[in-house]
Amino acid sequence: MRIVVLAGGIGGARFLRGLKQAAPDADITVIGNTGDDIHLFGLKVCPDLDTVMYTLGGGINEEQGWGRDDETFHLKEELAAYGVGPEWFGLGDRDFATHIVRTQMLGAGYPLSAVTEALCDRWKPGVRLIPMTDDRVETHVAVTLPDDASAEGPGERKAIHFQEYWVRLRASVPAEAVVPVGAELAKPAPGVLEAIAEADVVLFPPSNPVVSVGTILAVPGIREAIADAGVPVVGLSPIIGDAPVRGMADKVLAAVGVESTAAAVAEHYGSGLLDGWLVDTTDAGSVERVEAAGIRCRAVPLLMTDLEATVRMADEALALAEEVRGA
Ligand code: FO1
Repeated sequence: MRIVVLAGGIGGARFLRGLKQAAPDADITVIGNTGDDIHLFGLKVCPDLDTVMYTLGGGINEEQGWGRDDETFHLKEELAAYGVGPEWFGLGDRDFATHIVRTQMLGAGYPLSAVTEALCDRWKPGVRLIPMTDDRVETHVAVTLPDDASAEGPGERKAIHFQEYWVRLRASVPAEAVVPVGAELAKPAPGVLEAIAEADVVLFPPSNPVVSVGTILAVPGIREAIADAGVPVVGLSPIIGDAPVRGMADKVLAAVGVESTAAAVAEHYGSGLLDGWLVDTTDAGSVERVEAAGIRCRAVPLLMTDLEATVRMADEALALAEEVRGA
């Protein structure tokens, strides 16, 4: 079976760990979000690609869900001693090596897809990991920063990098707009459209529907390829009981006018894209609403509390895909 998964960071990576165990013989292609990518200290950092690579390759910091295990921060401390920041983004020494290798290869002319393949030669994630695009796409968030005590007049409205919104500001101010800058001109990376065309099933893990899955779908050609593939497309809700399972998805959902409910996220993707949707048992009451939108829906436990629970979620997603196929 050939499975294509559109993945963001932590939620996508953890779901993939369960999927690999649920479908050990499947050929899994992961299309990774690169809208979270950021240039820091002259280096290209790809948080979502790295989170998938480290999680599946056994190098992730399990507690925080991103970055390397057994990490130290000497380089960051030395940079800070020179007054070189940003200090709010935690890059560790081991992680830095990945960004140095990546930046070196990009500088030598390799596209990000080839660089990612080379990095995966070391980590052996057991899936084929492809960035959504080799072109530069950067998610920016429009915010109005509150007045500081000394300033006069209304707060300053500006667009900031997604990581600044997410990590520095912890999504503490409303996101007024979320823009994947450069997406409209980006081309899917080599292998992306081919993998979708050859897939038996496409899965949307419980990743952020706006800044993870939404950004991947914003690359021209990807949404259309999935809608036209003629295979079951099944998603798992990242919202349980009207709140994101982790992260701050509600903040960016508000920016695109979508309420933070499992049903609203399904409707946001729409029946033109989505064939099946899993909601948590807590949200069993919303099954009818999702089905009324033309999307087959089941309520099952959706908390990735441990690997076994995650494997069961992946099993349910594949079962729903079979149900859709047989319908
Ligand atoms: N998330 C944080 O909350 N704080 C950090 O300092 C931080 C650093 C970081 C470094 C490398 C990396 O690959 C990921 C990192 N993340 C950090 C996670 C990341 O910002 C986001 O969770 C994802 O981009 C959202 O998918």
